[in-house]
Amino acid sequence: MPTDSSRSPLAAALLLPLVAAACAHAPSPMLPASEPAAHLATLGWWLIGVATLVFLVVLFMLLVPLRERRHTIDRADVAPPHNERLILIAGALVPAIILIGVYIGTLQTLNATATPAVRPKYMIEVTGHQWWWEIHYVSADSSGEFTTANEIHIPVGEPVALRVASGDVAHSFWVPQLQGKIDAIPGQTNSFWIRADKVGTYRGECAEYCGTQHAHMAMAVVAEPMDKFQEWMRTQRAPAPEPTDSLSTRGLAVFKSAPCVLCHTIRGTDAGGRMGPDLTHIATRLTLGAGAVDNTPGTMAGWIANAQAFKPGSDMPQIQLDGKSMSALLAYLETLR
Ligand code: HEC
Ligand SMILES: [Cu+2]
Repeated sequence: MPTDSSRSPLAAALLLPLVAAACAHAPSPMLPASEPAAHLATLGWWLIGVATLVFLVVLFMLLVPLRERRHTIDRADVAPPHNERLILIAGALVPAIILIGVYIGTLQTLNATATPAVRPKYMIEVTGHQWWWEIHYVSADSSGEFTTANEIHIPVGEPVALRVASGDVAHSFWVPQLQGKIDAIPGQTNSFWIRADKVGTYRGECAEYCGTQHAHMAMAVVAEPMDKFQEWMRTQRAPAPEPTDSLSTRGLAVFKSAPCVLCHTIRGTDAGGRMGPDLTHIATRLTLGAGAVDNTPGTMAGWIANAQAFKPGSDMPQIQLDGKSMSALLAYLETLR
């Protein structure tokens, strides 16, 4: 039988992969890709370290008396041993020092992540909806503004200001590798900012339970070099391209005569619905249904025919179209680049 001293390294060895598995994959906050996220990760590791140390010390203090030969146990007249100084130090002083240290570390981290070092040049309004994100790029002149959904592009290395709000219930905006969380609260706008120091695509999540499809309320933050970012902005700002061939022209007609227009906007056409995501450049988006599926012609067809199969309970209804109308509609949506 293994002795106690050989068992504890074994337990530690068994636990370590579990801890590591929780942190090893994006979008873990323990894989920071920005300075504020690095501050938060450092604080996280400190908290885990301190908590582990406290746990081990307490465990040790529990085990020591168990291993002692308690020959005094049958002598009922002997009071349990107690040591007032030990109780004072281990029970009050040490916890107070640890908690004050954690408090100071947390305040420092909050301070370091609260505001960017330089004034952001770009501002994005992010509005949480059940269960997708409306993304609106603000600009000094209204011709520079545009709306998209579930995908944020930012220039790498630049802070970007966010104004986070909700269209219905409480949500929370969280891109773990870039920043902490900020709540999206009905009737209130919260100011926030993000930055990415490495080019890449970072997954964001709604971090406040908001109903049936809370788990499928993701977004992508694409950090790219300034020139690519500006090119993306130019594309997104432009109205939808006019259909050029007969199939996609028919597709636009299908879109306009189907219920789609009640809920979706395609800028440049008279479709101006606001209940669902702006579809002006839907073909450029990485996913459909706020990260529910990758955006491919196949998933697009499936989504329109039966969004409820991908995202049960979502506000995108099932729409009946005959095969010809569907292929025309798909051809048109494919041109929305
Ligand atoms: C009753 C309102 C409504 C109607 C009608 C409607 N949609 Fe939607 N649609 C939505 C909502 C809401 C979402 C977001 C669903 C989610 O992600 O939870 C959505 C999502 C989508 C998406 C994915 C967008 C993205 O960025 O993820 C596409 C594409 C789409 N709809 C196309 C259509 C087409 C084409 C039609 C007509 C055939 C249509 N919709 C009809 C409400 C509607
Ligand atoms: Cu949510």
